[in-house]
Amino acid sequence: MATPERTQELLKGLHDAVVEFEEEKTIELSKAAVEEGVDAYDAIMKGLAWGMETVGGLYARQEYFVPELLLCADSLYAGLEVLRPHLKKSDAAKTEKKIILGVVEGDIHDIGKNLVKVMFDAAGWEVLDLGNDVQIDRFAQEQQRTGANVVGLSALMTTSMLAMPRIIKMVKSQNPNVAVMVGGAPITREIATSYGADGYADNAGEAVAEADRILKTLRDS
Ligand code: B1M
Repeated sequence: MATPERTQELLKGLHDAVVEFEEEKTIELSKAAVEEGVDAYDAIMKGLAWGMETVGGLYARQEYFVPELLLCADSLYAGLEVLRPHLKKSDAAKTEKKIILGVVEGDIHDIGKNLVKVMFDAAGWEVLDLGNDVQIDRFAQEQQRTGANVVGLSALMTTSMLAMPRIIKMVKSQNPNVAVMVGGAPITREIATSYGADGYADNAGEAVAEADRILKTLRDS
């Protein structure tokens, strides 16, 4: 079992390996984290995802450009492959909880959505992933086809997020008993509420708890 110091060292190592797009090192450190008993959830959120946050800052300051971003994302995914099977699995019956996830039309940023997906998978939800740049009317169509009880929308741009209220309206007018939650860097709880969403989460870790909360509210109402 890794000591707290060693755990911090591994998390920082994962962060740095993503930032420096060292794919092999990310894999190596992810394996070390698993072998040394570091919680896979922490390794993903406090290591890999933290690294990608730093990368966002480097891009904003024009120290990194698109090619670097893509290489950093490759490193993150390489680590995720190693860590994902080690997330603590919930025994929740899959059929009871079904979520449709997708990045809205015009937006191809899907790293955050993919992390959200991993967390729902691990929590025992059945996840229907529509991918990125998803046409506005597909969310309502897929909800009707699958009977999912939650629809989750992700957007990373101030332009693409404007599609969210229309999607929420479509889903809700078709079936008022479906909960819709939103997330993504430019979204806040206030924006989510103004869009008519039932829920919002700031990060992948909080997304599952928020979906459970809104599902319960829906069932109790
Ligand atoms: Co672009 N990009 N990008 N980009 N990119 C941003 C978003 C930007 C803010 C960068 C900047 O200018 N500072 C900016 C948007 C500006 C705006 O808002 N208008 C931007 C731009 C402009 C663009 C292009 C237009 C650039 C160009 O071509 N000139 C282009 C757009 C393409 C398009 O979508 N049509 C573009 C392209 C790309 C890449 C392809 C190179 C790459 C994406 C690769 C991929 O995703 N497959 C990329 C990246 C990597 C970024 C930044 C640097 C990082 C995004 C990321 O992966 N973050 C980003 C800057 C930033 O966000 N600071 C930027 C890490 C990830 C783990 O966090 O996605 O926030 P995040 O997800 C979190 C939470 O938000 C939350 O949980 C996640 C995990 O904790 N969450 C949810 C997300 N969805 C959720 C859903 C939920 C709940 C929680 O419930 C359903």
